[in-house]
Amino acid sequence: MTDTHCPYCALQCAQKLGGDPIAAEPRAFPTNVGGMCQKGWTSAELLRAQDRITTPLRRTPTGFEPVGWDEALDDIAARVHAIQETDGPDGVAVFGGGGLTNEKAYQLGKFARLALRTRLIDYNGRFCMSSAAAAANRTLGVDRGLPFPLTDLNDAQVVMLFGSNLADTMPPAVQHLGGVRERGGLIVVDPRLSATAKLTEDGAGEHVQLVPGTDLVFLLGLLHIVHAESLVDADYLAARVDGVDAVRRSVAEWWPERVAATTGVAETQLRRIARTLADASPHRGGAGAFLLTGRGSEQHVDGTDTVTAVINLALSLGLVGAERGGYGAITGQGNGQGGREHGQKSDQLPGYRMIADPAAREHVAGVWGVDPEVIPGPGVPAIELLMSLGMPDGPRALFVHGSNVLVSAPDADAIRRRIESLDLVVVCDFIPSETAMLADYILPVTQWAEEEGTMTGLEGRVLRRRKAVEAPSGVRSELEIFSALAARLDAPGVWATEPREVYDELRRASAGGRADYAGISYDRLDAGEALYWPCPSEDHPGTPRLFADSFPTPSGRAKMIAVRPVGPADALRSEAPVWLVTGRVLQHYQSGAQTRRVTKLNESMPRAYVEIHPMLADRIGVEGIDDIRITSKRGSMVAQARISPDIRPDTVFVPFHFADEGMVNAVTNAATDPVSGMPEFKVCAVQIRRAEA
Ligand SMILES: Nc1nc2c(c(=O)[nH]1)N[C@H]1C(S)=C(S)[C@@H](COP(=O)(O)OP(=O)(O)OC[C@H]3O[C@@H](n4cnc5c(=O)[nH]c(N)nc54)[C@H](O)[C@@H]3O)O[C@H]1N2
Ligand SMILES: Nc1nc2c(c(=O)[nH]1)N[C@H]1C(S)=C(S)[C@@H](COP(=O)(O)OP(=O)(O)OC[C@H]3O[C@@H](n4cnc5c(=O)[nH]c(N)nc54)[C@H](O)[C@@H]3O)O[C@H]1N2
Ligand code: SF4
Ligand SMILES: [Mo]
Repeated sequence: MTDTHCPYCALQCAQKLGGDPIAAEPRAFPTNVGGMCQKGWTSAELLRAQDRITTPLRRTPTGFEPVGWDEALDDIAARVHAIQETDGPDGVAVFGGGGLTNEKAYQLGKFARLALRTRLIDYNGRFCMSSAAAAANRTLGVDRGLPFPLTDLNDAQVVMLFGSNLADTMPPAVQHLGGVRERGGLIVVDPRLSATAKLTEDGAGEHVQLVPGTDLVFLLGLLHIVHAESLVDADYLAARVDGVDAVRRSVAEWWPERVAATTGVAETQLRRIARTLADASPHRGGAGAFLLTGRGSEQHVDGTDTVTAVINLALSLGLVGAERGGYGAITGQGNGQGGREHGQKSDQLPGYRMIADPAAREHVAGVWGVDPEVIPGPGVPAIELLMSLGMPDGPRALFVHGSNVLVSAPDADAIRRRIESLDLVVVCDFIPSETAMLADYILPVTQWAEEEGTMTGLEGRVLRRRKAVEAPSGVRSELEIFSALAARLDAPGVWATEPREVYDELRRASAGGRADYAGISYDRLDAGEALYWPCPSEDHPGTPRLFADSFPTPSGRAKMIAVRPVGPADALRSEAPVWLVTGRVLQHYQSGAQTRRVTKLNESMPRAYVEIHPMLADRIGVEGIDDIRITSKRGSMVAQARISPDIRPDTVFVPFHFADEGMVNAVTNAATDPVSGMPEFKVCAVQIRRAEA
């Protein structure tokens, strides 16, 4: 049996993998406390996927044909070369993924900048973590999803979840809410009585069932009350925080009656929660409160400002850096944290350095053995990049590594048309995802248990992913593909193919950066050390908790920023009178490319559904398991009704894990947050009706 971690989400449950046929079972580890969800238990089936690709495939007018590796790589390099001859380096773009190991994410960023020489690289983390990241960076000076170990939640008096459905999206993590539920302190903000909101029942806490897209107004209401009623930690604010007066003034106009009218949250509940939070705060003798955001509050056009308001609230109560308490974003993808630190993001270089910063460029250029001038400048965020594909001044070629963007990007039909208009699409994957099926070349890669690497879990702790099985013959690791293409493209620098060598280079590139991995070696990880970044040297113990004494800002102080709600980009109107919110179910992961291929998961949920309130179902004449058609300005989809009193009567919910007619992203809005570039997946205005049989 090999000790490794689950291939899916950021909880990175520890598992043992082995046997014949190969199977996974959980092992003891702090984040999963010996548990795994259904996806983890069935994960080994992916290694035996029936339609696993084991040879490069080239598109022909009649379908895909197998080709040899050398022929495929030679032709790809020649076509890149031809496109760049006429269009320049930015004729080629790259789209990465937060599921890639640190080694692959790092090498992909380097490959884009040095081998393709393009500035146009971005990744699916833009859909996932970018608003929380932007808010934490601008207020606290650093973005580490949870700046404390998950186990800290156990002892708190209050844990408040803004749009996180942890019970479905990271089920073993619910164990860390045991203590707070016993104390009646779990507060869940969600337009649905989600599985997580149900954990507040029987005196364990409370559910705030607000109108979708109104979290920011709700937060301004809480801030109004804590400031108006002098519940803030004045000593902490004076000692550690700038910008307090501007925030205090800005929340004065958000009095409870006004907030209640917009959010649908009763004034009494608003006041009660403000006081519960204040009473849990250390300055009032409380046992601590954690305010955590998930995608429900972040995936909005004002997501960065919403998270900023959560941080303003946590700072107002003196929670950030307290022994028990703080703000955190619950990172989503397996390597969502590491994936956003090492250079897949359009404006970043490894170690969370900024690509426009001359000192950062010089440091990384030194590690790469190139002149800083060679490194291109910042590119553009994911949606702007995807929407520019094939346009008159846009790129004509795209490389995709670790995303099924055709199913997971908003306004998916528009993005399909952009991808179809390209001259060259290269997709690296191990199965024929919907996106791979659009490619000119599919390059088959090794997956999780077939390769070594590291992942950085939701707490900023670096983990070893270990090889447990041999890959089928014919597939290659992405590190080998980068190296082979770099040689054909005459790229400067060294292109190691061993994960350990690439990782050691990453450590040097990250040294001195915000996310400093210099001291985190494979040897220390293999010896079982729990190492959280920053960890600047091999004798440094790592940093499980940030902010105890100061903030990594130029002044050492946190910065509150006054924010204003702008509301959803789509407005309700007579032809689109219902809110659509989207999200996840327990059985499926993301675009479903992987979990729709696992028998048990697919059998237990083969199709998309529409969660709809009985009153709304009645209004449109839907009964039982009728199909519902959902239509927006962008497009339309069909799924089966699931009538339930757990959702607001003005809102329907659809999971996004399905393709074809069940693909909800045909309907969602590609409007983005102006600060982070994150799209508004969580809310748009739709029309619903019974679908004709
Ligand atoms: N089973 C499963 N687990 C996963 C994943 C998966 O695909 N499947 N993906 C992983 C990844 S990448 C991520 S990012 C995480 C995401 O994990 P979560 O953030 O927990 O997941 P979501 O279901 O996207 O959204 C959470 C909740 O937000 C609510 N919501 C919708 N609109 C609003 C709103 O306006 N305000 C508020 N407050 N809530 C709202 C939804 O009803 C939903 O219950 O999960 C990770 N874990
Ligand atoms: N409507 C709606 N849409 C959403 C969201 C939502 O809440 N609502 N959430 C958004 C969020 S938070 C996220 S994170 C995105 C995720 O959505 P996607 O970016 O589509 O993520 P996955 O479905 O995980 O796609 C990963 C693909 O990469 C492949 N893969 C896995 N590992 C590797 C590897 O190591 N190398 C390579 N080359 N390929 C690999 C898998 O087989 C799969 O085809 O979806 C976003 N889309
Ligand atoms: S919670 Fe996440 S990491 Fe754990 S078993 Fe499930 S999918 Fe895997
Ligand atoms: Mo995500």
